[in-house]
Order: sequence, then C-alpha cells, then structure tokens
Amino acid sequence: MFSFRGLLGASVLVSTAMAHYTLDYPISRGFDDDNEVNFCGGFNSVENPRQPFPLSNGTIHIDSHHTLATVVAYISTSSNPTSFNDFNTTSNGTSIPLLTNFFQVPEGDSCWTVDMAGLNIGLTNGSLVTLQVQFDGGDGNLYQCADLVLLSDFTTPSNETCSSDATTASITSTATSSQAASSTSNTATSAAATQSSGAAVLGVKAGSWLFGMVVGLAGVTVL
Ligand SMILES: [Cu+2]
Repeated sequence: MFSFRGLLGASVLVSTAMAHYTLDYPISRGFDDDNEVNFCGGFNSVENPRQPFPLSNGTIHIDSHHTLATVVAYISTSSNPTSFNDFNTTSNGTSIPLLTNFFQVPEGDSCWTVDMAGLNIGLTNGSLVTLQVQFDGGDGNLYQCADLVLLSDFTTPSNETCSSDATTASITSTATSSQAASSTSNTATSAAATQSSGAAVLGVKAGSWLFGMVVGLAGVTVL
C-alpha cells in the first residue's frame, strides 16, 4: 500500500514542495504524493484490523511540508465510507459534526486533541469510525484517512501525547480571525459544505505566500 515511488520522487528532487503532508498518528491508510488530492489520499479500502483509538482525549498528529496550511478533520461511521457524504451523516441520517473545526498550522509537526464521544452522535466503547484529515497548503485539498476502533480504556501512546494543541495555538493574527469566522458556520454544516468554505478562507489568507511557492517551484524546475 505504501508508495515507494512517490516517496523517492519526493525526496530526490523536490522534497518540501511536493511532500504535501503526512498523517502520522493515527497511522494513515497510506501515503502517495500524487494521489493525496483524492478521497482518503487515494487509499479506498478500510484497513483491518482497525487501529485502537481513545474514545475521548485522542491525539491526531500531522507533519506539514507547507509554510502555512488550513486543516480540518471529520469522521464517518460508515463501515466502508466511499464518499464525502459518508462523512456528513450517519446511516440513520444524523448529521456528523466536524471532529475538528478549521485551523491553521505552520510547517512541521502539529498535533491536537480530539474527543469522539463529545460529538454526541452515540459513539461508545467499540464504535468503528474512519477519520479523514483534510489539508490545504495552497495547492488544493489533500486527504488522509485512518480506520479506528474507539476504546474507552485506550490512551494515546506516550510518544504521541499532544502537549501543544495546534487548534488553540495562535500562528498569526489572521489565523485567529480565520478560526473565529469558520467556527460560526461549523455546527450544522456538512463536511462537504465546510470543505468549500474552508477553501475560500484559505484562498484569502494564502494568496501572497502561494505566489512565493509558485516562484519557488519555478526555481526548482530550472535546476
Ligand atoms: Cu502540497
């Protein structure tokens, strides 16, 4: 499932520009640079066995290779989610709130704490969910998925405990206003709807440095 071709391509020539981001905890279904633009990063099969994950007080950990990126996380309760709609509602039509509202991260490692039980959609010990992390660092939405079994007695491994929560860290003043703006539209909207509004938010914030990145890529191409 792991793409060595993608990894080698990324590390040899255009390392930071093309690496996008990785979902490091919980462990992603798989990472392929070229397919990260697709649903679940192009990895469409549920992984069995699913990874144990805390019902409350879990950690998500990503590594961003973009200067600034907007992140959002959501879950599906479908046994085999195949579309973004599966992350919007449960099988009985209940809306699934975002697991994590839009926030921004700098380059490098970021982590944040999530409370699955706090979504109030009936998740309990043993519930099966798929996590999808959506990331936009200026070159479009990128996706990673992880398949989880939620356990009330499972705690985040000590090496993944999140000491500095990226959702509450203030990167810049614009990051703070972005969070405030998106939080007002969070509660009742679907993942698909917020996905597009998030792109709009990012477009406003990211315009200037995106130009810098394009110039950087051009420079790489010349080399
Ligand atoms: Cu990228």
